[in-house]
Amino acid sequence: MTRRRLSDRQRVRISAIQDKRKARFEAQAADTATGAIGKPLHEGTVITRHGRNLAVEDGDGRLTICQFRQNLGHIVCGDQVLWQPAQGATGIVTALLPRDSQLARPDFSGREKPLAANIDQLAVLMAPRPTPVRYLLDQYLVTAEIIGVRAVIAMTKSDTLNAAERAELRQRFADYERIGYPVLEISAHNAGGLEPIRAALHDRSSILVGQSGVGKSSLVKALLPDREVQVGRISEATGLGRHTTSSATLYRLPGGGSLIDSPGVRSFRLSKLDRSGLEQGFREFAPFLSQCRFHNCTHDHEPGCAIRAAVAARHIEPQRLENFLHMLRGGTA
Ligand SMILES: Nc1nc2c(ncn2[C@@H]2O[C@H](COP(=O)(O)OP(=O)(O)OP(=O)(O)O)[C@@H](O)[C@H]2O)c(=O)[nH]1
Ligand SMILES: [Mg+2]
Ligand SMILES: [Zn+2]
Repeated sequence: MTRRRLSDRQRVRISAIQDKRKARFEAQAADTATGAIGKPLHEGTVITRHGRNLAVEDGDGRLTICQFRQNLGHIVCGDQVLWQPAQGATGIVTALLPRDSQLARPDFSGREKPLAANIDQLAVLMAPRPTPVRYLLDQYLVTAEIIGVRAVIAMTKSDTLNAAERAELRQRFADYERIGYPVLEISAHNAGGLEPIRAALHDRSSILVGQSGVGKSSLVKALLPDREVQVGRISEATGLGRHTTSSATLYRLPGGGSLIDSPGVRSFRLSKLDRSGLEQGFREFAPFLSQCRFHNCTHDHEPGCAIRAAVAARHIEPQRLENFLHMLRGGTA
């Protein structure tokens, strides 16, 4: 029998399983401390959060409103948790399970604040209006590269454009396709307008991001025949009205996979990254990085810079380098 070496992925999974066991053990120890011994522990997914309340979904799709202990940290949409039944039909979350991934941004004091957890894809939505901002798109793409999730770009509201306008928009973002990001044209308002994105979302845990008004919630609504049912269940469980757009909310896709609708943003502040960290966020830079004359080249003014040479040769889009330099200086928008 041949010995197979563990892949990095397998190693991560094994360590996650060990962390999970540890969390379960600690949760049980905490029970003993609070006298809640004997109450069964359930595992669940956080569907949404309203202040101190979490809507937690069981394996069988049942929702329970749970409170959580402050010391568990900042629990967000998509988190896997352990919880126990409490008074009435509510529950109490006793452990936060380790995350595979998290989307975070720094708060005003510079601390990382998670927005969503356990996603494996960022779907960046852009519309003809509000005017697409390439810088914001690049910030999202850098984030996806850094946290190690797939990214897809969806140009929404294609039904509002004539052929010439569509071609113009496509042309403006064609360089992203060249560097390997799928660019999909979609519409929530016409038949067949969703087909390009269905396959991209199938069986994945995606989060929809983008400026306010690009059509994130409309896409969720169009993709989910039972969205009203899902929204109804959440508002019934939380007792908090039917407008969930103010906080990230996870929905189940009918064919498999999940979709997180998140509130729109005007700008997305990146976590502080050093130069080499930021370089990893620009995937088309990779073949050139080791070829700069100076190993600590900032790709700004140095002689013998391979990145600038690649820009001159049109292997790298000038605006991508511009945005890289702006991010390096800590620019937010
Ligand atoms: N014509 C057209 N209009 C759309 C489409 N998708 C969304 N809209 C419209 O765009 C507006 C904003 O859509 P929303 O889905 O609320 O946008 P959002 O991204 O969820 O916005 P926030 O929740 O504020 O971040 C609404 O008036 C929608 O009807 C589309 O495919 N075609
Ligand atoms: Mg919305
Ligand atoms: Zn350089």
